[in-house]
Amino acid sequence: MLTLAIIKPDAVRAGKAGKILTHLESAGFKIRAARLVQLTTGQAEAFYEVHRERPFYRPLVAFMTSGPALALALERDDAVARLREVIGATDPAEAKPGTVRQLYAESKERNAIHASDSTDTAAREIAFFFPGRELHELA
Ligand code: FUP
Repeated sequence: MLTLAIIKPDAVRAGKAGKILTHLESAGFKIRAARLVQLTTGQAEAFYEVHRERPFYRPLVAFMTSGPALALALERDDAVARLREVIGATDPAEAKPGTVRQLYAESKERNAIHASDSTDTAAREIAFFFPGRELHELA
């Protein structure tokens, strides 16, 4: 099963992308696609459309467009639920010890990583970053 992760601009800027990728690989995820992306405002707005009415929407879009982010299509059994466990709670102060956000996130607003929250969302989000035939098969 596939899911989508984004190593967010705070983590890329701070030089934590490699450590986070190692963490994900150590947790059993295989990289099927990867792309360093500079999101436009329109792309970030569309990606977080579900949050449009929330007070944090504009700051979230500004943050997600503030620098390059690393989009990843990851494969594992039960990938969506397992990745949500591995990244931890939205707010790193509430994330369990050893989770990516507890280890690497700065704050709830700048929380180092995104992960799809359902299989439907994962399919939509993978298509958003990797349209067409960009997914690599594993040998
Ligand atoms: P998550 O699924 O854990 O990424 O969290 P949400 O879908 O609830 O929120 C998406 C992003 O919005 C978070 F990663 C960070 C941002 N956010 C805030 O900035 N403030 C909040 O109170 C909640 C979320």
